Amino acid sequence: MDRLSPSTLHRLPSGVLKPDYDRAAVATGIVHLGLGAFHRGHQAVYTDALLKNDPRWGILGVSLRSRDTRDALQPQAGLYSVTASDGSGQQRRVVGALTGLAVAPDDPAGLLARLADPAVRIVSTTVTEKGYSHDPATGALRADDPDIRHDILNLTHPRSTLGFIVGGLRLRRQQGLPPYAVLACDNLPANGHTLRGLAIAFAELVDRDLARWIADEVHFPSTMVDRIVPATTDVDRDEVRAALGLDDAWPVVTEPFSQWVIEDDFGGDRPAWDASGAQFVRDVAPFELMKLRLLNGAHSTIAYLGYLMGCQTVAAAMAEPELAGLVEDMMREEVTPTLPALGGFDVTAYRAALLQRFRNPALKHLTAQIAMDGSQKLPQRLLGTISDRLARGLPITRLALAVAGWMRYVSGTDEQGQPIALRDPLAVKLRALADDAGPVANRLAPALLSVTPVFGHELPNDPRFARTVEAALDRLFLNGTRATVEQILQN
Ligand code: CS2
Repeated sequence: MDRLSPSTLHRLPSGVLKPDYDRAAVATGIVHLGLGAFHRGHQAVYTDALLKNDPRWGILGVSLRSRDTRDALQPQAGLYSVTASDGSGQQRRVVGALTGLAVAPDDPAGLLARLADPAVRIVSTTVTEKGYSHDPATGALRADDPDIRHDILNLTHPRSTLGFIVGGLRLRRQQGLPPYAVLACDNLPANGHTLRGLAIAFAELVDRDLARWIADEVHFPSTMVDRIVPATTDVDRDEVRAALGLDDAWPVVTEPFSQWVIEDDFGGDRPAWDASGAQFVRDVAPFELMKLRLLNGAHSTIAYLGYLMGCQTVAAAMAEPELAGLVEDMMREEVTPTLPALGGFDVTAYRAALLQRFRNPALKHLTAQIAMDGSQKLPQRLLGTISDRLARGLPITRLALAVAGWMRYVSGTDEQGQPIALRDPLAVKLRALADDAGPVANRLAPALLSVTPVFGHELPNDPRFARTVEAALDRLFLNGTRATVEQILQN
């Protein structure tokens, strides 16, 4: 079958939307770091929809490690399809917003030169939590990270996200160019603010004047990004091929829902993303907190407990009435009271919509995929909520069970005695602690609570937290996950 490409676009079935602008006239105004499915199913779609009116904002898509996306999309001249499905119907479009594809390690100096192109006004990121090279509990730069140490000494050939962002800014400053705005699009609290702090801390280790220039001149708007975009499967590829009548080597399959709330602080020109459905606001924080704690907090809970109950996907886990009930109770009773009021916003409807989204049968969202990188995700998804509740003297039963679920997962063996493949930047350390403690709650819980990059210093010393987590972990080991979820649901 022929490949999706500029010369085959006219053969797409009539229901498939395609670029409504002259791709040849699109300039590269954005460099995006982290060209995964999420960026291609989210920010690139918002951008695609405005290029007809403003062709200055094409995207150079950069992978920081793997060549897979570049190799898949290069023969398609950057074109790819996005299928939004809710289980009963599909909407498909071909996105043309990628004006170029690059693999950073293939030519780091070449990428820096692209970052110094005056037409580039925005550098955005979806590099996941671990791409920030920071301690998730404190937000502090991990100056001993091997890539960071490398980049401090070799800023003309960086490896890390921070190295490219700061290396590109240094070049622009040297050339007398205005900086670009840096747009963080990862699931971190105050992501722009966090990235700004890290960029300045990193720059200070290279050149203090540069650090001051970044602090004074560079804008780092925060954003809340939301769309569930699971990793593409071969089944997705086959379905898309049949629907398009063309081969798309890396399609994106996602849900109809999409939300993007952006702090309107670019210090200069920016795309009219609001024309394609995004929202510019003065303060993203309340949106972010709501999304991280309700959606992502629930997601991680479903991932660990669902995985342990033998559910491969989020939809399968939601089909377990006890688990679905527990998650719903957690969101309503334990998470919602910690959220700031968002004027006119219906949080009850938001929660109901989330549960519906989790049930989407079209998405094969693997619990193992969400379970990944737990050490980087727990603080903003669950632990902040727990701290807020403890400060107000409120119970944390279900949230503590979710944390215990992570610990049970980290112990490395499932309830059938099969190994659990732990994918986490702290995997070596976590595995060593877990092996040393064994499957014994009063040894494993304290051992994992001592990991300060995850738990910080305060929470582990709060007996209300430490004891509740340990008791939940004990029940998981003793009675199994299903029975524990049932018991806690009934209490
Ligand atoms: C998920 C998120 O993989 C994960 O950890 O919780 O990627 C989630 O699907 C998105 O944040 C939804 O906007």
